[in-house]
Amino acid sequence: MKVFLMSHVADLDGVMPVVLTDLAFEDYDYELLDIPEVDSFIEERLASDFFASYDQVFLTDLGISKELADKIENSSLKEKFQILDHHQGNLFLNDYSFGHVVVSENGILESGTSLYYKYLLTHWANTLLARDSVSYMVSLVRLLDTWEWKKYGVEEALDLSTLLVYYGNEKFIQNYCQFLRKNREFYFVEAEKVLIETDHRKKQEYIEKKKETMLKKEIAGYRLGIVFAEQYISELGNVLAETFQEEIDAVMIIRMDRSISFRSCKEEVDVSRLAQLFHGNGHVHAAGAPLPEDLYELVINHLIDGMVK
Ligand SMILES: [Mn+2]
Repeated sequence: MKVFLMSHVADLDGVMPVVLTDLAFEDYDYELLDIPEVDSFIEERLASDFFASYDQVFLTDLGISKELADKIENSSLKEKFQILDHHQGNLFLNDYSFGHVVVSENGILESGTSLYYKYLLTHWANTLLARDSVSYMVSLVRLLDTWEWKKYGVEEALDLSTLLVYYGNEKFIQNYCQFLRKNREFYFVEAEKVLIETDHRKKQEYIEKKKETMLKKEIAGYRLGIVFAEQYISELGNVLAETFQEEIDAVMIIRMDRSISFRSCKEEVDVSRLAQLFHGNGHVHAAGAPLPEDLYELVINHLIDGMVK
């Protein structure tokens, strides 16, 4: 039995399926992918017969295009392929024999990891997978990915994602493959606790400092609070929106190395419209826009012109 797993590279919910695969199967390979590369990654391997050497192929926390799904439906990959995902936009994949996309079940929001875990327990159960430490860790990943940790106040879920940032994907996987084999109960070791505490303090300080530097500007009738930030973007956005809800309608976070993020402070404020003004897009309460490619040069030139006489 040889398994190939493809999962989402970007977060805990994408990385955890690798750990579960390690606990479930002896012989496996995996690849962590970003959303835009999934289709081409699979297409290339379909063409080269790459999947022939595997008995089972999984895709977790990710979807594929309808075109590719049709192609797979008419290929030999179909028999050993299984998608386990929870994104609304991928529900159409349930029309295929290999698609299993569930956003929520019995009022509980699913994640890629929780769906894959259930699948493994149904088809490939073993004593290791059934351990409390494993099911608890899966529940933390689900709580984090669905943001339900906030509702239930389970800080441990956020702490686990902080550890992923520090370990990096490969180390995190290695570490938890060992930890879950050794431990029947889930816990953070002393060094991890120190790391989590330090990060927590750094984050508080960072957010406090950003609060002080926030600039208020009106753009297209919106009162905006604007900051530059490179870290803790989503939490910073939430804190600013909450703290300044009387004074501003939305938060604009400029991440110089990447893009602009918009957060709405109120129900009725649609930041996707705001993002469009900056050639971006998104949802009603969270949206984003790209930065000009020559921004660094513009800023540097502006500094030099304005200061160097
Ligand atoms: Mn997910």
